Amino acid sequence: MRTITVVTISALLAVGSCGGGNHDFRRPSPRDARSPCPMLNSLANHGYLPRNGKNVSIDQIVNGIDEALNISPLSTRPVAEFAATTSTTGNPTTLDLDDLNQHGVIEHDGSLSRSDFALGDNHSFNPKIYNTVAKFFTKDVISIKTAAQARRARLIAAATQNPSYNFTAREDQFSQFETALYLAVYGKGTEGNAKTKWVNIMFREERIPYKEGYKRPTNVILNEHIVELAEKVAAAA
Ligand code: HEM
Ligand SMILES: *[C@@H]1O[C@H](CO)[C@@H](O)[C@H](O)[C@H]1NC(C)=O
Ligand SMILES: *[C@@H]1O[C@H](CO)[C@@H](O)[C@H](O)[C@H]1NC(C)=O
Ligand SMILES: CC(=O)N[C@H]1CO[C@H](CO)[C@@H](O)[C@@H]1O
Repeated sequence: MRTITVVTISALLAVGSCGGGNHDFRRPSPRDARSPCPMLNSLANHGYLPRNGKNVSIDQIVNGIDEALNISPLSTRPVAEFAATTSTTGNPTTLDLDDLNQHGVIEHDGSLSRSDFALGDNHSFNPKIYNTVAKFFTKDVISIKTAAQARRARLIAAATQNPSYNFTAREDQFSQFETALYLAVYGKGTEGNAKTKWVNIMFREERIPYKEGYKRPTNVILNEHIVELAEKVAAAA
C-alpha cells in the first residue's frame, strides 16, 4: 500500500514538473502547421505548444517557452503579441504556426536555414542552406565570434543569390536576435559558446536535445541577456 502511494505520488510529480502534458518528441504529421522558427517547431514537436500547430495562443507561446527553456515571459510576450498580428484564425490572440510564414512581419530574407521569399519555400528547413552556415561550427561549442561569422557569410550569400533581397536595419535586428536566442538557450549566460550538437539538433530535427543532455536552466534567461548577446553578435562580425 505504502509503495503504491509512493509510486503514484512520484508519477504525479513527474507529470506536474513538466506542466501536465506529454513532452515526448513526435514528428509532425503533414496536416500539422509549422513555422519558419526552428524553436517554435521544436516546442510543438514536444507538446509544449499544441502539436497540430493550430490556434496557438499568445499565452501558450509565452508559457511554453518559459516551461521548456526558462526564458522570461517579459521578454517573449511582446514578440508573441507581434507574431499574432499575422493571425488567420479569426481570433486575434491565436495563430496557426504557418501564419508566421507571412513575409515582412517577422519572416525575413537571409535566414540561416530557410530560403528567401523570392526564391521559393521561405519557411521549411533547407539543409543545403543550413550546411553553408553549419560548416562554420567546427568546434564542440559555437562562440559569439563563430556565430557572427556564420551569420555574416549567410547574409552575403543571400544578397548575392537573390535579386529581390530585402534586408533593412529591421531585418538585421531580427536576425541578430535569432542568433542571440540560440546562443542564450544552448550556450552559457551571455558568453555564447552554445553546444554545437544541440544547435544542430534544433535546426535539423526541430527537437529539444534532452537525450544529448539539455536541461532547462535553473537561472531565468532575461531580455537583457538576449539584448547583450545580440549586441555582441552585431559587433563581432
Ligand atoms: C515569441 C516567440 C517567438 C516567435 C514568435 C518566433 C518567430 C520566429 C520567426 C517568424 C522566425 C523566422 C525568421 C526568418 O525568416 O528567418 C524565427 C526564426 C528563428 N527563431 Fe524564433 N520565434 C520565437 C522564439 C524563439 C526562441 C525562444 C528561440 C530560441 C532558440 C528562437 C530561435 C529562432 C532562430 C534561431 C531563428 C532563425 C532561423 C533561421 O535563420 O533559419 N525563436 N522565429
Ligand atoms: C482557439 O483558442 C482559443 C484560445 O485558447 C479558444 O478559446 C478557442 O476555443 C479555440 N478555437 C478552436 C477552434 O479551437
Ligand atoms: C523591405 O523591407 C522593409 C522593412 O521590412 C519594408 O518596409 C519594405 O516595404 C520592403 N521593400 C520591399 C520592396 O519589399
Ligand atoms: C513557395 C512558398 O512556400 N512560398 C511561401 C512564402 O511565404 C508566403 C507567405 O508570405 C507563403 O504564402 C508562400 O507559400
